[in-house]
Amino acid sequence: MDAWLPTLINPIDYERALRQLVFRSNALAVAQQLLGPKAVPSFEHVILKPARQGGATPWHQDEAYRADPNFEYEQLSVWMALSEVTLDNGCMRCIPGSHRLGVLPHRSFNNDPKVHAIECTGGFDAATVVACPVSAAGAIIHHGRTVHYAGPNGSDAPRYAYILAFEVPPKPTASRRDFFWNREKQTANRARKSHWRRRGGVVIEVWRKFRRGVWSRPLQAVFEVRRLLQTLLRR
Ligand SMILES: O=C(O)CCC(=O)C(=O)O
Repeated sequence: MDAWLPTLINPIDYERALRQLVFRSNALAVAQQLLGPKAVPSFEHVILKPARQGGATPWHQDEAYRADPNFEYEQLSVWMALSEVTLDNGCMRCIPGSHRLGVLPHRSFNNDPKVHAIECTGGFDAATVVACPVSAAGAIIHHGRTVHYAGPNGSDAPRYAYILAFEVPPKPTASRRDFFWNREKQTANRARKSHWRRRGGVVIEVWRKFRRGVWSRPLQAVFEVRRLLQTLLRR
């Protein structure tokens, strides 16, 4: 089967020129205005929805993907269209005000723990959706708890988006939440990554985080070390 929603994770690790993008410095400036001066880059990805077969991205909140429920997260994403994005080729759709709802219950997409995607199972009113078509190089910004969805690509051209995520370094929380939907995941990607890390990939990962400046930010560094240890100890 052809790829349905191919995604490149952290492209900055593979192409130096991406470090100099004006998009990156502008997006960081906006993130620091919205989240405060402590906001730092956390993650980035490029998503392709292939022409005629790119699937819908299910309703979800980005924070629901966070693997460690012992932390408090404050994050946002700057989602930039690399080509015109319309109602027909998979624009983002958001639920206004949903960032105030807390993290809602999710499950694996179609109840299949072998896929990476998760879907929100309720707690929001889909009738209040606002579609966000944008022209190429236009961007939309959503909070980590904004419930959102992106439609399938029914057009004859591919749809591309480049997303930069920012966060205030996560702090331990007294009120542990249970993101149980992440515990059941058995994706091929997770298995490959875990195998790669154990065979020395962890050194490359530490180096990539160094290049991204993670180790010079103490709170983020503590969080990342804990995360790396957890993934290494996970069977
Ligand atoms: O572009 C898409 O299809 C979905 C992107 C998304 O869910 C996100 O950036 O959080």
